[in-house]
Amino acid sequence: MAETLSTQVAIVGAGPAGSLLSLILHQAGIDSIMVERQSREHVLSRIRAGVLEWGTVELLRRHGIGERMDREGHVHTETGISYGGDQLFYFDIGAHANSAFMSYGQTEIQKDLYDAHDAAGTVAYYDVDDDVAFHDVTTSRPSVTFTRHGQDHRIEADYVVGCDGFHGPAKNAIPSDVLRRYEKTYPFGWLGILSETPPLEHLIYANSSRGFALASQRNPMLSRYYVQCPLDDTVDQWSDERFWDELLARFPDSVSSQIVTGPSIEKSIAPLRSFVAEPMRYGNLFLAGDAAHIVPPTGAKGLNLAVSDVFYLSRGLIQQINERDSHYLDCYSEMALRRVWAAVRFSWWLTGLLHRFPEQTEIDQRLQEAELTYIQHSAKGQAAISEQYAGMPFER
Ligand code: FAS
Ligand code: PHB
Repeated sequence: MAETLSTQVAIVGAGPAGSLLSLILHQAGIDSIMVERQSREHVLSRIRAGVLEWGTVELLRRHGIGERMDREGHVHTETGISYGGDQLFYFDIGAHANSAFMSYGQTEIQKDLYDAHDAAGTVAYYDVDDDVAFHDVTTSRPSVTFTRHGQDHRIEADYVVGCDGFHGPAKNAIPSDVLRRYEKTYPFGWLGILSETPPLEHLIYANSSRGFALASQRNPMLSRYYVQCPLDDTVDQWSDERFWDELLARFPDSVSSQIVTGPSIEKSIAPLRSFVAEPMRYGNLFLAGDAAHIVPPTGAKGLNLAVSDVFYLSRGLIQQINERDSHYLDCYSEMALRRVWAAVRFSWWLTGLLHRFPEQTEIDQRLQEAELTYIQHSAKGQAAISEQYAGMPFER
């Protein structure tokens, strides 16, 4: 016999999108229940994004989860790009886009979100079986079912939201003749490490004939570095020594001479893809975050898109539930997708500009370097990359 629960909004997935949405709804007096496949500890152990657009920073502050971010995060107004063996320039987001971004790990945001949920006493089911299903999503009483520790559960709600990431079930609850999928995969991955070493002052992306590299950070004694690697590589093939040798070889001497190496405390390989599922609403089912879209991390957009989806969706749900006005809920999918496609395109463009593709020839390398030279010496070119890297404003 299933245990039947009732709430206003049922949310599948308690990653950044699901847990931020649930918290914002709670603050507006709206009940929700989160359903998460993994343990809370597993979600908190994930090492992922590190760059917060200013819109994300302001939203987290507005909802009371920016205090530790402001204390421990690092505000940046410029980002570097190196290329051609000895070229290095910084695009000035402050000057060109009147904006900035914050270095603060997604892992830390997740901790801050879960701490806020604990303080708020919200309801979440972790460790559920991989059998979560959506029902009656086109009716006024959709539901989510799942099993946990041998007990069947049904959550009846007014609205159901898939914040269940790329591999979650939500988008598959939309009929195949309604759902449109757009996908591009890339013929390489990113090998990332964390090391307890002092990072560089700025983030620096490298276009090198040996492949892409990125120097990033988490705090004054925690660095995050990436090198492009073949898609079929495994972490075991990359000793720390091999990683550092390759990373330093992909930056100019002026940069590599500043990099402090050390033992890795985390090492992982992530594939790269561009993916969009449309629409992001079907009846009373909504998609938000990676459940609806994936970007290559080159543009640092994945987490920030999840946050902007939550901004749009929470605004719509609060307006509908508390004011009986459906305006923002009715335009959620179109509005969110405008920002999604802008970020998907920017991430695709920057990935193509900075990575070495398997079939690439010398002219391709020179064409990339010519575009980077243009950006380096053009105020308009720097303004374009700056405003897109900073993140376009949320639509009002
Ligand atoms: P998440 O995938 O974070 O959360 C979805 C949640 O749903 C998970 O907790 C999952 O366990 C749960 N779930 C899935 N299926 C379920 C089911 N059937 N039942 C119940 N729960 C289910 N972005 C950047 O900006 N920069 C980066 O450097 C970067 N690096 C990344 C590295 C990796 C390996 C990955 C996978 C992603 C990376 N991203 C990066 C993107 C990442 O940060 C996402 O954009 C962000 O986590 C999106 O948050 P959510 O939409 O909440 O999805
Ligand atoms: C990170 O710090 O993990 C990071 C920064 C910038 C990116 C991707 C990842 O584009």
